[in-house]
Amino acid sequence: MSANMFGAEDTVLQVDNEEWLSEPREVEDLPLPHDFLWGTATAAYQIEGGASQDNKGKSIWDTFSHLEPSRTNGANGDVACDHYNRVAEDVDLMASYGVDTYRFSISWSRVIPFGGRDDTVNEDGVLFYNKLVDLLLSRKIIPIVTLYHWDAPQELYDRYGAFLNTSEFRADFERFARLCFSRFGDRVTKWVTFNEPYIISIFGHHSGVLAPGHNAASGHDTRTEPWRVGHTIIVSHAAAVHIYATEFQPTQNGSITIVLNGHFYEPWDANSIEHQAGAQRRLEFYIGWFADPIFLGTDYPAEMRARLGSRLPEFSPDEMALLRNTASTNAYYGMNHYSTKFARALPDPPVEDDCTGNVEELATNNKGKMVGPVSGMAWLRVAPDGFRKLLNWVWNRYHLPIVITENGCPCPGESNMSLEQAINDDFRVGYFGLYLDAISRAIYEDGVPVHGYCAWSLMDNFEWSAGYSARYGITHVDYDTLLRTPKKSALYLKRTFNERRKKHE
Ligand code: GBH
Repeated sequence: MSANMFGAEDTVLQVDNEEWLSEPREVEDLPLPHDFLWGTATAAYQIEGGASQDNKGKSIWDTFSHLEPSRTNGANGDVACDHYNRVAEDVDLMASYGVDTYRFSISWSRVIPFGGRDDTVNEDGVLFYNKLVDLLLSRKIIPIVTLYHWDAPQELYDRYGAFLNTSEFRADFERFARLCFSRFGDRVTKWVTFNEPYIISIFGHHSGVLAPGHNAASGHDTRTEPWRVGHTIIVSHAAAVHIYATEFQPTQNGSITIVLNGHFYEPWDANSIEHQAGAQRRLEFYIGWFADPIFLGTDYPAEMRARLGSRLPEFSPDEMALLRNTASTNAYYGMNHYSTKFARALPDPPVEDDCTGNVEELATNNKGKMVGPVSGMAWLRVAPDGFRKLLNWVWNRYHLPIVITENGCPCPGESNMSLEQAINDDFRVGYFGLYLDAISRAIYEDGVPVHGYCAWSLMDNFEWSAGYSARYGITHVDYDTLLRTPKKSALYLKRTFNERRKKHE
């Protein structure tokens, strides 16, 4: 993986001189089902601000974004988009875009400041999410609520290492989940437990690019930590699903699942069996790691067992029974997807803390072709054909309907643009258009059931280690005045969903 993993945008790349894997397509505005849901997505720490308002407790992102020297491009989420104080305005904005749904996350330490199962509930925090949910429902916007989008209560790391202690974390997460189901579940019927367990495990506990920033340089055992963290997430997810299914679903009639991210991987050499196998193995190490136990109720992929040996935790008989019991309760596959890469199998043996299946990820293949035009982030290239292939890969392996819970991009150079330039986001309009065409092809040509789509993101926000330098919003945010201005892409999404869905009535 490159050093630029989650970093600021790369302005050096020369888009004009590149040759792409396949010729860029024109947007065709292909049809979508009449009942296809669309909306926007955000995460608590990225937009809320109000970092210490109304007794909110500290999360690992409050800690991480205040480290010196900065690991977040000099920025923090103390104020962010100030959504905590502008929630009514933001719901109005969404309503003006005509969204059907809004995916947001709950800040655990806002509702339980210390996070633990015996710790006090902060009623002010509960009130904030009650207000948000009620505002959404008054505008007929369906909330999709993520319990965990990366902001663990700091106290849980201090007490027992959070994800590194499976039984303690599970018990605390069960209580947090139960609190949310019981306080919001009369109105919230679409739940997501965790956002992107791969990123929590690898970026949080291997490269250390994201909070809590564990890596080998800071003295952590990167041979084992990520797999322990992943194990904890899988088991805690299943435990929350079990609680929902037995205690809440019978009266609340909602659904629950998890959101997994992942690139699609093309073999670096399309004609080599070795690199074809490398691409498949990379997908299994990225996605199968979580999706096999969670959606199939089986062990980790065989390739992972074979290669990781004792580094990979075993599921106890009780954990295995829990996974088998809850697998079919997951309502759909929640997919965050942005881009495609080339996978190149490396000669064995792998480095001792390898987490990829001994595969190198590249933007160029053996013929020197790029996977697609580059966006405002060096890792994010426009590759709608890879998206369509990933939809097929997931459907063929898991046979679950798919909801795209995040998709989007920053435009090249956007972080240095004036407001006027930034709202003319034709690059993003093109990206959305092509990716929606890919969904249409997957549905009508390949028979993959895709049921909904959330654009990342409702508005420009705190982009983790890149701070405010990467803008993914369909709404521009001026970080001095906090003024929101719709970009062209917001109006495009409103129009294209109306048109695409009409085409199929
Ligand atoms: C999502 O994560 C998050 O859910 C969201 O909070 C975030 O704002 C959004 O995407 C945009 O980044 O390995 O060098 O190729 C996406 C996580 C970030 C994972 C970039 C892969 C690629 C770096 N992805 N990362 S590299």
